Amino acid sequence: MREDENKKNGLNKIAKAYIHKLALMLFYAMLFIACQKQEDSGQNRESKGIILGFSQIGAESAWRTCNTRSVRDAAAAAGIQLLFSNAEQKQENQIKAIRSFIAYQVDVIAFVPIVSSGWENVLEEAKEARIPVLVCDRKINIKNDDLYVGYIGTDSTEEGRLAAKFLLKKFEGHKASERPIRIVELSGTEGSSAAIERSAGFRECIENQSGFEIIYSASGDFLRSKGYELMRTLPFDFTEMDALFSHNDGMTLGALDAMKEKGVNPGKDIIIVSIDAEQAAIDALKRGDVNCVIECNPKQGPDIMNLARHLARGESIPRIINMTEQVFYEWDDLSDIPARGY
Ligand code: GYE
Repeated sequence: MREDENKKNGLNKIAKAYIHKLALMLFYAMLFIACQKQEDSGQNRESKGIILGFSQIGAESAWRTCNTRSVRDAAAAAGIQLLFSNAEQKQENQIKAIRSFIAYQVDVIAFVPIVSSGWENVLEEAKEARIPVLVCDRKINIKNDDLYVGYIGTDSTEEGRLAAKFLLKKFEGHKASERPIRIVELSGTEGSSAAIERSAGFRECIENQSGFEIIYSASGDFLRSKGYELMRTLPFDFTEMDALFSHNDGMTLGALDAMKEKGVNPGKDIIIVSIDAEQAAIDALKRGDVNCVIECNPKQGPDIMNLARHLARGESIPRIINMTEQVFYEWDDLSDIPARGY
């Protein structure tokens, strides 16, 4: 009897200890969630009332669509009121939008300059209105650097260098004595920093290399349709070229369509290097239609909102922030590349 009693009391003690421990864990979990909510609302509270005017170029590529989605989603998550304008590929629409943001007296202006020149006047007006301006994705070329507070985007010059270095490696051992490796370049929007810098970075690495020659270069405006058209109407036969350097995947996909129509085997007959790393280009890389894809990261929304929060509080921000990016080579293990989301 006594033995059973003791056993029962012992079990009761263990049960009580467990229940006590469980209650304590539950309490701390509730406390953490409450703090987390507090912190979130704290973050949102910090952002509450911030109005960000954002002028976007348009929707010319899958990259751009993802860039827009990233900005919109990040503003909503941060509780920042977003005045969003789509310029439909026209600089004058961007200038009008920035003027409307000034009139509305937003806290911060952010914009993706479709081309790098022609911004001085409207940025002077923003400065007079004491509204900080953040340049996103593409760069501007102005004398008076204090007309904007910072830049967040990608290093297009480095992307061009990486494309050239891939071709140098791919054609390693090619005898300069033989005819040169003949390269066609599909460049992006004329006057855009992305196109200017990708071309410059590419030439910096390849022009002084004997055995390589850029035989044709034309702007496809970052559009798939123009990439197709340019490759379909080349002033020479596909057999006259060895490699394609395309400034974005949209134009590359158009070029692939044109090549396949002519019975060309892309990735074999013509070596192809492309920039952006949208899903369709990664799929083409996996199929062997493309040989190298250089990532240009469009998911800049969260960083833009963090910077807007600092600027709205009158705090300084770094002058240049480059997104982290990688390169996908045909010789890599491509099996576990996560879905690109664009
Ligand atoms: O490569 C292209 C988009 O500005 C870096 O613009 C961006 C470029 C990108 O249309 O797909």
